[in-house]
Amino acid sequence: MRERDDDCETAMVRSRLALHKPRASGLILAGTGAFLAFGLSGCATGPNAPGHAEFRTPLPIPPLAESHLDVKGRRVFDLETRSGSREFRPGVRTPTWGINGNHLGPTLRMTRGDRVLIRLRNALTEATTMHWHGMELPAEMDGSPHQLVEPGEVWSPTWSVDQPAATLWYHPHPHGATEHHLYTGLAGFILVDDSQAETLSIPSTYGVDDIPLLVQDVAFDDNGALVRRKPWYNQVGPLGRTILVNGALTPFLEVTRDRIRLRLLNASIARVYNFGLSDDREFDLVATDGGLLAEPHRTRRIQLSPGERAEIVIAVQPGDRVALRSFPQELRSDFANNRFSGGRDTFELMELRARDVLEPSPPVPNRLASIPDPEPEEAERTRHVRVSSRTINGRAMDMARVDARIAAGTVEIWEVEGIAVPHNLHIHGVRFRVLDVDGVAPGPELAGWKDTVYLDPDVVTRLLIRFPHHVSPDVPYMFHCHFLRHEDDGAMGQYLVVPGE
Ligand SMILES: [Cu+2]
Repeated sequence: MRERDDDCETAMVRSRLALHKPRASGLILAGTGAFLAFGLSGCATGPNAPGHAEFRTPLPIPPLAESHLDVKGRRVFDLETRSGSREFRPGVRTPTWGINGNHLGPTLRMTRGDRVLIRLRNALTEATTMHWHGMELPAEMDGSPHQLVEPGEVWSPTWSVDQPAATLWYHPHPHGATEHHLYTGLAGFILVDDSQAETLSIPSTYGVDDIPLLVQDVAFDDNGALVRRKPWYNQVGPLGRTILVNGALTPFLEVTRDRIRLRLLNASIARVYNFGLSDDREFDLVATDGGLLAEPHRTRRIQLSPGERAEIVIAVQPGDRVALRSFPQELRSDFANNRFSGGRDTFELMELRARDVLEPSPPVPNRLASIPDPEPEEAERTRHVRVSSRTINGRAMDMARVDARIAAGTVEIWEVEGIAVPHNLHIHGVRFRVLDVDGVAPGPELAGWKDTVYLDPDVVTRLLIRFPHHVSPDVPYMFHCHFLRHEDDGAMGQYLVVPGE
């Protein structure tokens, strides 16, 4: 069952066709002569290739992390980062890292209004951090590169949960090594509940009809170790041809109810997924990064770049067997960049297997949440943010440099442009709205709360952002590309929340 992650590109390079595309592209195509393949409509290699996937493993559901209330009424979670190993493929042990286990971590479940305390012990032999992606909290609790936890140390951030129900996640953020730490297995879900969302008739029984799916692509060397390979013509970061869902290769899920909610998390370091179902059935998109949409959006596809989340509800018939698939993507990059960024790949991720008799569940309601219309006139200033593969606004990340000082609670418009190749932008500490992309109002998939957004190359995506109320005069929040090679190489900046007038 050996596979290589670069079969496609190797095949493509063999087909050698010079490309002369005089675009200001990150690819150094002109002059060196680039290689391009026609006729490869998605790569049909690897264990997740359509027609190859066998769906033999039951889908692992991440356990809910245990918690208790301390004397101050805080919900306390104990987490430990440690090294271990995992048998992804029969008979092959792969060294991994995990949280409270060998690989990946438990799901932290918390409710709006909770005060939480997390005691994170680092049992690894190198320093790491833990970032609560999408959580609105004080900068010193955020798990950024400034909150490094040395081996053997315990870090104990605490905050009050005050944001709508949403699918968030956690992962390390050490400067220059985020890709390595996430890829080796440090990641898990955070589910935020609120009293309003709890009254909605959408599937919500964890592990039964409410299923978290953490999706990552990996590659192995001949000894079964995880490797990251990035050929020079790939501008996004290492891509693997083996897709893991909750750490399992092509799992299946036995479906017992006639509607199922999937919480999709792209926890890959560089790959974008365009999720859909193998029979092309429609589903309801009900939530994006920061929470529920105002109303469900009926669609066949939802594309997520690294760090983004979406919740979908799928109607299932008795006896159904349908695969969750990643279809060719719309990266809106030039042909070569699209190809070498995995944009034409198709993968089977997992299979839904419905029982012959299904318990009924109510239809998805027409209204989900109240989301105010964005009011751009609230913005006190507009900032331009140009994201390249190693810089933001021409400057590489410097832990000692603050890139923006923003008064607590103020609203700004950020005009964000990703240069030449696929990028995205994640802003810590906030939920934001997408005003427009290249001047056009966003579709329903970008109309709700977001904290990470894909950037169509070389066009302006305008964001409306209300910044945190919590003032931390010395500790900045990060904003960065979540294609992690770019982040590690310097495509990250820092903003400081300062007192208002
Ligand atoms: Cu980037």
